[in-house]
Amino acid sequence: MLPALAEARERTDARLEQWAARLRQRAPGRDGEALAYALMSPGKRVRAALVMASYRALGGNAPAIDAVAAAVETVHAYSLVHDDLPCMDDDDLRRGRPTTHRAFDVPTATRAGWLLVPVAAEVLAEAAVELGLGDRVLGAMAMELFEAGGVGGMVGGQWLDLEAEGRHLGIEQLVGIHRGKTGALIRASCVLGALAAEADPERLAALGDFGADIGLAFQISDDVLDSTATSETLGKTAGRDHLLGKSTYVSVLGVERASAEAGELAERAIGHLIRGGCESPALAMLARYIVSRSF
Ligand code: GRG
Repeated sequence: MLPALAEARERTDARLEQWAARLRQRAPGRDGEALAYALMSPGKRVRAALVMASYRALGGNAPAIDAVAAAVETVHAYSLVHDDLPCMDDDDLRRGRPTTHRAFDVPTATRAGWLLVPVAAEVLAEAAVELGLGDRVLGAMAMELFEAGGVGGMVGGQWLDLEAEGRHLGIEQLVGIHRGKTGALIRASCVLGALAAEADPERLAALGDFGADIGLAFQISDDVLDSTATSETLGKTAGRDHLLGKSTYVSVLGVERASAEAGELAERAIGHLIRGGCESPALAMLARYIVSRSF
């Protein structure tokens, strides 16, 4: 495993465990258990690693950046709980375990998903305090995270994705959906790291461009893996896109051209960093990992 991912996993998981313990106290019983289940499920922590590597690429060195990473992973955790619900992708398996609505029930999982949104805001606010960041920076980070999670980003992309089931889409339409559904939060991970390091506008823009390209590349690789890997390797149901009648990069271009497109996007992303004066071996490794991963 990449050192950046191993570190992000260890540190972010510790943060999320602390939050899970708090939430169990605040919401004793089934809801608290479902919140903890969703928050502590074992993800790859790619978004967390991107927050931390972007922060360091711009000169940040405070360990508490892992709290910002936990805020992004909390938004991601909520999105997975809702994505798996019967009214969305209707899946039974996530991260190698039963989805939250399978482990509990649909109303409990729906509530747990919603409840994680304000929790993410709290995690972010607490991170800003720990990092000694001022209100202006916290405001900018909150805008980035929640705009990326909203109608112009993740929710909007998911909405279009659901509406497109059973329809044949072209690459331009897929780019729009992928950039929103998956790319926006990945881009925000990079921008949040840069904002926490109080980056200047030019380097902030470079991180944003880097994040946007790897965000699209991530979803293209996800399309490829959905059609080439097994459910056991992925920890989620493989072949789901085909079953749901979704247009994907693979259904439009085939596996080879889709993989090549993802690889080119990763290299283009690294180019943004070089041109923006924030070259980073850790970010370059993460970009290449995103398009070569096996799950
Ligand atoms: C109300 C329409 C509406 C939407 C609610 C559910 C939702 C918001 C958005 C769905 C966003 C989503 C789940 C996009 C897929 C992103 C994706 C590729 C997830 C898998 O990411 P990995 O591979 O997963 O990083 P791990 O498990 O490693 O964290």
